[in-house]
Amino acid sequence: MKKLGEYLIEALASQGVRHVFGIPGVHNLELYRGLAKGPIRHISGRHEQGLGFMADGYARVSGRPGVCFTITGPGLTNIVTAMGQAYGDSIPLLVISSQNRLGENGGGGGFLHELQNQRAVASGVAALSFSIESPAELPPALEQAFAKFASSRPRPVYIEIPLDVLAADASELPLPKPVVITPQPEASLVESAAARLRTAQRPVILAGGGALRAVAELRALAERLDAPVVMTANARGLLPPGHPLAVPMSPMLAPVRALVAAADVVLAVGTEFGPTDYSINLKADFPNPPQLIRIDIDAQQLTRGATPVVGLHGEAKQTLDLLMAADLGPNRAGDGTARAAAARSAALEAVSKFSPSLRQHIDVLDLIRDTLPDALMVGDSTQLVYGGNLGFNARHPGSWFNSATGYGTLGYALPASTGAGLAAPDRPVVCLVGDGGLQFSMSELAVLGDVKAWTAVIIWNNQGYGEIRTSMIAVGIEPEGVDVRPPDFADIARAYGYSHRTITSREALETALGDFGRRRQVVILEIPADEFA
Ligand SMILES: Cc1ncc(C[n+]2csc(CCOP(=O)(O)OP(=O)(O)O)c2C)c(N)n1
Ligand SMILES: [Mg+2]
Repeated sequence: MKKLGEYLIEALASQGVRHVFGIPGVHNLELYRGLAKGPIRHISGRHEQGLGFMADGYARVSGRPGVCFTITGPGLTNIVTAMGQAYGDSIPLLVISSQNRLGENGGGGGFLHELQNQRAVASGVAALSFSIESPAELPPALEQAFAKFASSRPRPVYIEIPLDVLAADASELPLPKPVVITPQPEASLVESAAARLRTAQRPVILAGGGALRAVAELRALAERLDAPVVMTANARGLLPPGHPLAVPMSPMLAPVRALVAAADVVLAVGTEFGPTDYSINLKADFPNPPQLIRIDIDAQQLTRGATPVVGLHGEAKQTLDLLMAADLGPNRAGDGTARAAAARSAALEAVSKFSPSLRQHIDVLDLIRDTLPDALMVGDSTQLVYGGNLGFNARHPGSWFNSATGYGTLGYALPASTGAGLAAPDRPVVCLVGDGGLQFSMSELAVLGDVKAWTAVIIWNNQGYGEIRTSMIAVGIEPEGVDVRPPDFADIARAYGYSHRTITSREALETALGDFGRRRQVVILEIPADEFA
């Protein structure tokens, strides 16, 4: 007899799943029965939140869903934060949790790991959630999950399976066959958008994370229209450093807003106009651009944040192709390059004025990128990363991501780095994390060794919650609760068997990263913020 747990492994493998991030327990043993002999590699975390972040980093880099296994109750509640981050950033996660036996969950019977309403806890951070009550319900749930990942805004999907159902007979169950139907924008709307772009004299493109899988199409359209491309933090690298139309600067910055305000037509691709990209630090709301055309795979998102004159409900790649095939008028040889260059330099100037240290951080990030051109740079919510979100450009799309926008969870970077490295084993990973944020998930350092990662963990050590300290001082609050003492990171590195270097200059950083690039190992590079110059 094949049990449902074994079926699930086969079903996941049939959908191309090759890595699962999990922590086993007596409650999900049946998920592991079929695992060892199949093609799926299991990575054990040290805490379920770490599993979720690993799966998130893995999904961003591989373009495939990150799959997690947790136990009932605490396993699920521990991963909910990571699901929240993935929900906020539109990352496909499939979280599969066990549940108490049918009739033994949520009744207050005091069963091991019992939660009042486990599905309700997960569903707040999931696009879809399923409670499986008999084996026959699992294939359609998996079909919906994988169809959703491939056809709509990707976000976490949650499936819980009670212990007795996991052990039930699944010998006759068919493998899931998801039917993927992507939304197609109406031809008349595509024509209406093209007509506006055809006559545009000063077009600008705003690109968000939703455009990451449409690199060639976006570049082609930008060049065809001679349109500067403003990239949000998640879109950096869509146009690489040196591309004359690239504006890898935050739309919060006044010169970037001025570029957009001076445009006659703005095309926004896969961006939600969320405040953490468009307005939070520099406060005032982003002005609603005149003649806005939006492309989004999420129909609801099309009218949230900024209202378009034309909304194209579709996947970025296909929709940009449709626009390219439409009549866009004669080739431009306008002033797009000059407009982009002016916005870039004025925006960098604005960053320097706003904060010289943020400007310095962009230089440090440039140095990292230029020393390790293929690196995946995965960040936490720390000062070094904030500067990057304002004005750093990645060499490749998807090579710069962090938890400083959206849900904004500390502790993300380290486990997400591990997942990123598993998805791209031939690329070095640079984890950018503060001394405070690292301590949220420091136990996951162990996993870097387990998977023989090629990761440099760069710790920006300012002895506490630096940004919060600064924020308290700025509003006249005597700093409290922010001078949290970090451990001796050299000792921590030694405990896990990794080398550690203290870095106090750009030259030392370059040398250390050069060594790291040659030796495929884990290194901990600690930058004492007040000594670094
Ligand atoms: C889970 C979580 N708790 C609290 C916060 C609030 N918070 C944002 S940044 C920050 C400081 C983090 O310190 P560190 O990682 O050392 O970065 P620094 O600001 O010092 O560069 C805090 C506490 C958060 N974003 N996430
Ligand atoms: Mg700090």
